[in-house]
Amino acid sequence: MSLPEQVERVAELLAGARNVVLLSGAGLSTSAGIADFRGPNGLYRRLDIEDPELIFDIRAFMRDPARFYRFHREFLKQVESVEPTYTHRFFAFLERAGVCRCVVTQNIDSLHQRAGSSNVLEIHGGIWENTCLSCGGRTDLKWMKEKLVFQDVPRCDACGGIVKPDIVFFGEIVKHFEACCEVVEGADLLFVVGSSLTVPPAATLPARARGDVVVVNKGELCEDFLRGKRVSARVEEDIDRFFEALARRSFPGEASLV
Ligand code: CNA
Repeated sequence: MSLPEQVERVAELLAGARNVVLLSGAGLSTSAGIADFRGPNGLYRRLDIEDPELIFDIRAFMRDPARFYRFHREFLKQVESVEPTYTHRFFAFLERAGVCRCVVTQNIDSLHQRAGSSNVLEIHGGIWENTCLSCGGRTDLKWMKEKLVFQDVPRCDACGGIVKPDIVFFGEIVKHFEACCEVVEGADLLFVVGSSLTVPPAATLPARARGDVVVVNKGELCEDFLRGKRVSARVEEDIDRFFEALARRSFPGEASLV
């Protein structure tokens, strides 16, 4: 199918939808300048970065937290320096229009919230808060940034324990899973955007959808969790290019304001 045909197909689904949900992955933020894991310029293909599997592995973190913090210090600077993409803004617009009920994101870059989405479930947690692994003391993002200026590994002010941001690492339990299942099951249209669908249990969510499922992703996509699932449209296009075209088709007066 050509791009205009795909846009037409998805526009028809969107026109009939009252309860849209987005499941987003790292591919949605690549055009903002934040590398994904498995895309062509993803962290897994870069040689200048220490093994990304280990950076976000909880056992590796416990052995050597400095490895994670070398990455995290740069990640926080990068997140501050980039802007939400057209597609982040499009889904915030759909929320304001009363069409998008919820964004379930695997991302930890906070770009959905900065674009204006308020109903966001961060299934892999976020950078907003931190927990001391010894005493459970809680701190915020500002505290983390200040500590990272002087410390290789931020230590708890109260007990000196190692502090970890509330990002879900490989080997940890995801957040809000029941709520994520509920919104996905209740959606009449689920967009799955910029995810290779390789990381369960987030990757198992599309199979729970009872309504239409539209997958927008270019590049690596694991079909295992979609097996036996009817996908209403599968768009292998650049994400912003597709959603700009969809916005022009579905909301001609608003597309440039998104
Ligand atoms: P992933 O496995 O890296 O997959 C991303 C997918 O998006 C790949 O198939 C890419 O080919 C595709 N893609 C990238 N850019 C585009 C584009 N412009 N147009 C179309 N397709 C594109 O990422 P997932 O989210 O599936 O993996 C889950 C991990 C990655 C989660 O735990 C995230 O926390 C983690 N992650 C998040 C960020 C972030 O917050 N921005 C960055 C890197 C990794």
